[in-house]
Order: sequence, then C-alpha cells, then structure tokens
Amino acid sequence: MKVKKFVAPSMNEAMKMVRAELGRDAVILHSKVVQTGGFFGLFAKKKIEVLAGVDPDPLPRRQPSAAASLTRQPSAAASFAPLPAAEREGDGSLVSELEEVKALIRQFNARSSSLLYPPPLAEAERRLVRQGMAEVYVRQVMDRLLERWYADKDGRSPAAVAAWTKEAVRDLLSPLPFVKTAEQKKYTILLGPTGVGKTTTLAKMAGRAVLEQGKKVGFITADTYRIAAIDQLKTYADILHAPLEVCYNADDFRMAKRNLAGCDLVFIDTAGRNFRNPQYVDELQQTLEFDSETETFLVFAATGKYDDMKTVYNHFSRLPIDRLIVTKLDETDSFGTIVNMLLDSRLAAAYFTNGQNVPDDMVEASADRLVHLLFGAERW
Ligand SMILES: Nc1nc2c(ncn2[C@@H]2O[C@H](COP(=O)(O)OP(=O)(O)OP(=O)(O)O)[C@@H](O)[C@H]2O)c(=O)[nH]1
Ligand SMILES: [Mg+2]
Repeated sequence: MKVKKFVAPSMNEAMKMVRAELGRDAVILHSKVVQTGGFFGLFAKKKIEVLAGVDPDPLPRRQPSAAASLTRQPSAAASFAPLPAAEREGDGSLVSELEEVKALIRQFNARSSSLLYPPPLAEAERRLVRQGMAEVYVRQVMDRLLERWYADKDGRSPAAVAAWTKEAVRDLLSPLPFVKTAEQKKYTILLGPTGVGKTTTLAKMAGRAVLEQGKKVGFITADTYRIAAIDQLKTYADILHAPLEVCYNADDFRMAKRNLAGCDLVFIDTAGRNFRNPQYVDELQQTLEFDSETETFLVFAATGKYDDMKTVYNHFSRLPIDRLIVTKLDETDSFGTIVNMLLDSRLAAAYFTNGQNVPDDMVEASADRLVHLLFGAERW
C-alpha cells in the first residue's frame, strides 16, 4: 500500500489533495488537527493532517486455483472466508496490513462520516443507515464488506457490493432460529404495547388455524382495560364460531383454560399498555401462566422507534418470550429496526404482518424475507 501524509487548512482541501495525488480509490487512514508556525506556542495556525493510502495492486495475480479467488466461491458462508492458508503463508504482511487498515478505518469512522470508504462501500453504508440499522450492526456489515473489497479486487463493482451487502446482512441473521420444527403449542399468548396490532394478529393466527388446518380454536382475552376490546375479539370469535372467555385475574385465567379444554388451540389476547412502565409487565406475570404448553410472542410495529422498543423489550425480557411478531410492515419503508430488535433479543420473528385484512395480511418471517424487504426492491 502506498501511504502519504497531507497537510491542508481544511478537511475539504485535504480530501482534494488526496484525490488528486492518490486517486478515487484512496482511503483515509488517520487524520488529526495540528498546529503549524507561531512563536513559543503563540499565533500557531490550525491545520488538518491526513494520512491516506492507496492499494496499487496488493494481490499478486495468480493462475486460477481452488484458493485463487474469494468471490468465485459460491456459498454465502464461503464469501467471507479468511484468506486461504497458502496466501497467508506466502504473504503474511498482506494479512496484517489489511487488519491494520481495517482497524484504522474503524477508529477513524468512530469519529467521522462514511466519506472515507471507497464509493460503492460508502453507498452500502448509506443504505444500511437509511434503513435504520443500528451503528453496531452497520459496522459489522461494513467490516465484512471491507474485507471482501480488499480480498477481491477483480470482483469489485457496485452490483457486487450490493450482493455482498445482502449476504452480509443475511449472515448476521443466520444464527436466529427462524425455522421452527417443534409442534405448535396449545396456548398462544400475544403481548405488546398499545395499538401494535395484537388483537388483529391473534385473529389472523386463529383464522388460519381454522381455515388451513381445520383446528378447533378458542379465545381468552385478558384485555379488560378497554371497554371495546372484548367486543373486538368477540367479533372475530363469532365469525370463527369459536368460544371466548374473559379473564380479570389469575383464577379467571385458570378457569378459562379449563372451560376451553376441548379446543385444539387457544389464542390469548392481552391489553396493550404503556410497557415502558414495568409494573404492567408484573401484572401480566401475575395473571397469565407461561408454562411449557404455551408459546409467547412479543408484538411490535415496524413503524415504532427503536429506542422505545428496546425499553419495552427490556421490561418484557423478564417473561419467557419465545418469538417476535412484527406488524405494519406496509406502513414503512425502513426495516432496519426489525434487524436491530431481532439481533438485540437473539429471537427470531415468527410472522410479519402487512395490512389490516384478516387472515390474509400475514406472512411467515424469514431472514431472506427481511433482506428482501431491506434491499430487494432497490436498484443500486
Ligand atoms: N396497516 C396495518 N394496520 C394494522 C396491521 N395490523 C393491525 N393493524 C391495525 O392497527 C390497528 C390496531 O390494531 P389492534 O389489533 O386493535 O391492535 P392492539 O395491539 O390489539 O391494540 P390494543 O389492544 O389497543 O393495545 C387496527 O386499526 C388494525 O386494523 C398491519 O399489519 N398493517
Ligand atoms: Mg387489542
């Protein structure tokens, strides 16, 4: 790597000098404010010192071989594989240089904007940020992109970076257990803040169980907070010819379960409250039973604010939440918050809902679906 120091009165001018001398592929390795001139520390002028580098052709061209090109390996897992052993041994300095450049860029980016990445990577970062992905996850994706950018000189192009970005996000999501193999539990509880679509989603789930699986379903509502809440669920229960039990406390809840013993599946609705107040979570814990026959879903709307969701999730994490459900995907174009919530909670999402129609507007969630939501419709 060719590395050079530039000193200029402003960052803007320093960047111009870097571009003129090292070209558009140059990366900024480090920058700092320096004092120049003056007498005995007085009248010194502030300037910007920038250390920039450009990679003339770091990977020696080799004959194609199994280890020759990282992009030519087809699988997503292989695409971010470390440099092949032969290459490490043959040119250990290249690996450490790459690590050094990454560390410097990370360090610099912690204090500055993304203008330092080569243009296609900067575009990828902009898109991740625009989607609302948290900085910590953006950094993880960018680290992988950077690694690939330096490892695969021949494969660099905006289209390739778009594909790498999708792969990197999918890889981040891959540890989450989206595919559920266990049998459906008898009791389904939906929890979550006010108005996120708990009752509507519960009706969608119950409707599908009846229409697609021919199950006999029943409902319990623990939402006695709003007068209209019971009527809302009763309307759905009537359409499905399903019994509905109302419970005000733990005794009612046990009784309701006994009354619905003959149902295959029981869907339990709860009141949306301001769960930034942990007291409401305690109330739920006292009223409901979270046993091995129960699957508990935390519902949040894709339109919500990430910080608020985090607070709510932290309070709910005292309860045994199994999976998440994300609603109102049709009301936003930003899906990064979903990625953040899944990765923070280490929980998979069971469903995404995308409209008010019961039971149609709901799809099973998957990592691929989420990646498609984030980038699928866009052209890079
Ligand atoms: N656009 C859109 N609207 C939805 C979706 N899911 C639910 N809604 C609407 O959101 C509003 C609130 O839905 P509810 O199911 O009553 O929400 P809730 O969480 O039960 O509300 P509370 O019980 O009051 O906390 C209703 O107008 C629903 O039709 C969705 O996926 N997309
Ligand atoms: Mg409700």
